[in-house]
Amino acid sequence: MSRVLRIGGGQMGPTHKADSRQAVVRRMLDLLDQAKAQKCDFVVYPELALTTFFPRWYMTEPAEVDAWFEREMPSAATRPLFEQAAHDRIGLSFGYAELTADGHHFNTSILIDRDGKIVGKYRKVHLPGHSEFDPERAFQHLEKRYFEPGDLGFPVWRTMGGILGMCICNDRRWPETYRVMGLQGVELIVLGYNTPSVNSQKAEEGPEKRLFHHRLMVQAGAYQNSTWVVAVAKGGAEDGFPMIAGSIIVNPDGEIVAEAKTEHDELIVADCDLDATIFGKETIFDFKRHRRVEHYGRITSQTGVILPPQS
Ligand code: ING
Repeated sequence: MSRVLRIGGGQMGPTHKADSRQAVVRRMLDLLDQAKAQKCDFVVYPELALTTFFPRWYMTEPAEVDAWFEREMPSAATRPLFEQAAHDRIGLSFGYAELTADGHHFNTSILIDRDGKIVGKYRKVHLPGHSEFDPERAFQHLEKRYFEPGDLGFPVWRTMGGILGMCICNDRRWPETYRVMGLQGVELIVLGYNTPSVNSQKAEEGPEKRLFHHRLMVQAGAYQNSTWVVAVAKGGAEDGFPMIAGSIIVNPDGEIVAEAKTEHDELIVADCDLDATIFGKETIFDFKRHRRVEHYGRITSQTGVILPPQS
């Protein structure tokens, strides 16, 4: 029985501070309608899909910060999305800022099956940026201020007829992210991202380099773990702050099979045969046969660099 999933990447253009969650959900519903028309089985939306990328703003008042977070999911604003997707028998993933009942703040994404049921949750592990206002930067990136590191690890779930996993934005820069899911047999990784077009500390690193790095790490992660990876942007200029688009669907050979052309709301689509992951998992990346864990100790015992002694 074929295990082909038609995946839609629901790239979103800019969402400004003043935009309501209801207006954003209407855009997500429009992308869902496009996905239904193209007979998609699953739609991937970006990181922090419901709001502007608020970590660019320095805030000191807890109430102002918490206004960007969701206390329940589905929330009133997102319930129409859950209901329409379940009606259309389409699975979803999207990212949002999560405020837990006991007061913890996470950059979160969820996996929703064809019945509209949340089957998986992931909380962003690798938080980039800084926690205090940095006057040296061209703009702020305060994820370490507003979020705690994820406490759920990198789980995978048996759903949609395969083994699916999630990560979020900066996680895609770290090979450990993909490998921990690869060691659980992941066949499809879905992720969203909000990536500034320019390096706030190195002006000459602009969108071309950022897009190069984006493609490089997603293609590498897919190939080195023989898995599909769907990476979906929120892009364009939010209140004047540009972010790259460049949403892509990458096959288990590391090839880009679909890529966004615009920096706006745009659906990209590809048929992802989950059985295409098998050859790589059984040959070049048959982890059981080829990995030598006795030499990998530093990867989990050491956080930073320990330089060799001076000779
Ligand atoms: N954004 C960026 C990302 O990892 C970043 C932050 C950009 C870090 C470029 C390092 C280099 O794509 C988020 N939200 O993680």
